[in-house]
Amino acid sequence: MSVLAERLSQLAPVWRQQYREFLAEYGNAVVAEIRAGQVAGGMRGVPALLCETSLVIPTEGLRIRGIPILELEDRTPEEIFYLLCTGELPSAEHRAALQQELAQRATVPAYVWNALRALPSDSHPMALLSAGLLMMERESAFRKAFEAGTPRAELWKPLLEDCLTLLGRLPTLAAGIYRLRFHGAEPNEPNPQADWASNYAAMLGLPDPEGRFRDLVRLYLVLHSDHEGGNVSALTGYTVASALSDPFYAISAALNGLAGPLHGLANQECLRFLLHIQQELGPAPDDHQLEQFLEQWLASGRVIPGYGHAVLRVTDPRFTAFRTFAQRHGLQHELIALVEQLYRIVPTVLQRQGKAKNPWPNIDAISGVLLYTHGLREFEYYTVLFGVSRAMGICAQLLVHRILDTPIMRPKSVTLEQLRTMALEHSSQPQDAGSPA
Ligand code: HAX
Repeated sequence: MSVLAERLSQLAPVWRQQYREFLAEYGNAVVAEIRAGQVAGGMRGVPALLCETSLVIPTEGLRIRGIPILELEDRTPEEIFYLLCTGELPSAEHRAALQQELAQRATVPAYVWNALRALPSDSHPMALLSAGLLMMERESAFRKAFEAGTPRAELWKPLLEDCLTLLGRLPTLAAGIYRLRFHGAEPNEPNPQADWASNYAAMLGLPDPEGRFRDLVRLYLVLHSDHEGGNVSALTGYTVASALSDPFYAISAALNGLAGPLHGLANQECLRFLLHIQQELGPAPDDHQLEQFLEQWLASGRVIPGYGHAVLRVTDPRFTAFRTFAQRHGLQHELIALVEQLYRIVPTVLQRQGKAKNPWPNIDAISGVLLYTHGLREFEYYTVLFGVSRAMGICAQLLVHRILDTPIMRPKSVTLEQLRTMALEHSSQPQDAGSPA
């Protein structure tokens, strides 16, 4: 039995009991009011989902299982995955065991490579990643367990099994896609002794004489691992899995959402923006030139990539963690200098424009530059790295939902006409003293 299965077997009955007691006591309590604009506008701010793995506090940023992300920046992805799943950091022994379990599962079957090789060479790396995962669905332990009539309360065990297989293989698949797609080279074999991040970095095959790229990949995988349950990819994964579709289906679907330019693809857009600035203004523009450029950019109706956030209202601590990495390693590059210069200037420009609720940088304002300056220059690939990391958080979220045995997702949709009627009915009712006017 895996170390995670062992610990979760102890935790599952406790969590289920708490969940049942909560529903019995508070199941009918009113917890929020919903505005018509929220119904019609992406459910922004509606507390409508359970997510135990992480929380984004607008004035602080990400906490994983209650721990601020900046306190976790030196951890390994294995430790983060254990934490996400159980709420506890693993002992050194359990971390090593989980590392070994993932490494033992790291080989991607030949049929996946054959199929990926057959796809057109201009296929987006995210499409290849999602397709590669989906192909492996035939191996799902979850689906087989369901078909064999496994009781619902036990289904989290084959789900965990699938998550370990999927996560074990993901770095190999992702690195192989990089090599096939951008270098016309064969995928590298995983090293069964190496940890998840080192294996991934090594299989990408970039020169890394000092091991700094490996450290960057480790940090990247830690920082991107989870960001609550309501973002497009996590919500998609949860919705698909709530139909008891197995994790291969759910994570593949989640990755398709991550591939959107307003979500995971933003890091690629951000680097494109920096290179565009250099092309327009030269490698080292002065502050005045840059400010004018940004004003014109905004005036033409475009957004400044890497700035703003739907939930955060401060500098993203994950941006800070990457910035500290660059400073600690004394990284000197004109693109890193440009990131620093933008950090000085963009918030003032956005505040002056007065539209963005959050003028501060998010993680994407710096992540791509660090990859670029370490030799990973194919920025169409960046969201793949994001996806490898985020699969940990989404897998952990699916696991918790399966342990609690939460029901299938089925919110009620309404037509615009119905919404108008509801709005009129509600506004004609007397407001109680606590309701806003
Ligand atoms: N540059 C210019 N205008 C911006 C802006 C930015 N960086 N951020 C927000 N705004 C604008 C919005 O476009 C919106 O304008 P309209 O009223 O004309 O539509 C207005 O300010 C209010 O937006 P908001 O409420 O502050 O922000 P949203 O919750 O609607 O959107 C986004 C959040 C992240 C999508 C937005 O800030 C944005 O487009 N940023 C740039 C792209 C980016 O960095 N995305 C990555 C986000 C991190 C992530 O999820 N990664 O996966």
